Amino acid sequence: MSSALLRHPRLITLEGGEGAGKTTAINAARDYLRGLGHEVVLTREPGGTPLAERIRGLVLKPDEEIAAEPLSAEAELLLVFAARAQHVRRVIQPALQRGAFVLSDRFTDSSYAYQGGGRGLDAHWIADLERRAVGLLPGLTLLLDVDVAIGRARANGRDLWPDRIESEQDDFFQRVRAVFRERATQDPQRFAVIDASQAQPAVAAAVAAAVAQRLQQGGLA
Ligand code: Z5A
Repeated sequence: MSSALLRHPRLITLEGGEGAGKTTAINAARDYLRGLGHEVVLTREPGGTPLAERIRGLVLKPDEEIAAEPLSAEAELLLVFAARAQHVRRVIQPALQRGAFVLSDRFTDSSYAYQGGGRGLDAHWIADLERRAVGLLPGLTLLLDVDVAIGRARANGRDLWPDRIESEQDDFFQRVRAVFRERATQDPQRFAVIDASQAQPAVAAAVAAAVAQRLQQGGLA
């Protein structure tokens, strides 16, 4: 793949911290687009293909055999990009080529936020991987922005065992949030920031409205 970044109007990504409510949001965007008669492919990162889902397991829920071996930040970054390279080629590009909308629960912005902001890795390295291994920019990124404490309280309320990244401290998630917000400020054409502290129906309505507005502007054609 060349090292250029191509913005694809039908690739829509959802981003945000833990407990931001991406599930509600992705369903709202899916229902809105399907209601207009579009084919919509729902997918997620890390993951989206059998191999990429296996990588997700290594990064988030390592089994007993490897859990004792600390995963370096660099290896974590390369693993999420290995999963993404596979996901783009096996799922995202074929769907876009046949004219479908692709809704991805997380994409490259998460690497800037978690591995860049959270782990402190160099954003230039991430940008280089993005150009060489991904080559695609979303036409619309819905950033579900919520106070870290609120998001974490929601996530903890689910009664699930926290994964490797969820076990990080609040300052890690504050850095993650800061990078997401900074990226949204730098690229207002691509990002729509949704106030995710609202109740779920209000978040769903704001998501559908953001997608509708982008469609009306011709930004997703
Ligand atoms: N990661 C990475 O490090 N680098 C990368 O490049 C990529 C990912 C792509 C997995 O992502 C992890 O991978 C993630 C970043 C890392 N780690 N963390 N943290 P994930 O998206 O699968 O995991 P997550 O962010 O932890 O998901 P989450 O906590 O499930 O967040 P969510 O999907 O936004 O939340 P939700 O499931 O929709 O809602 C969570 C709970 O809150 C649930 O009980 C809801 O009923 C409740 N909720 C949701 N919205 C509301 C509102 N508005 N009011 C009240 N309650 C609500």
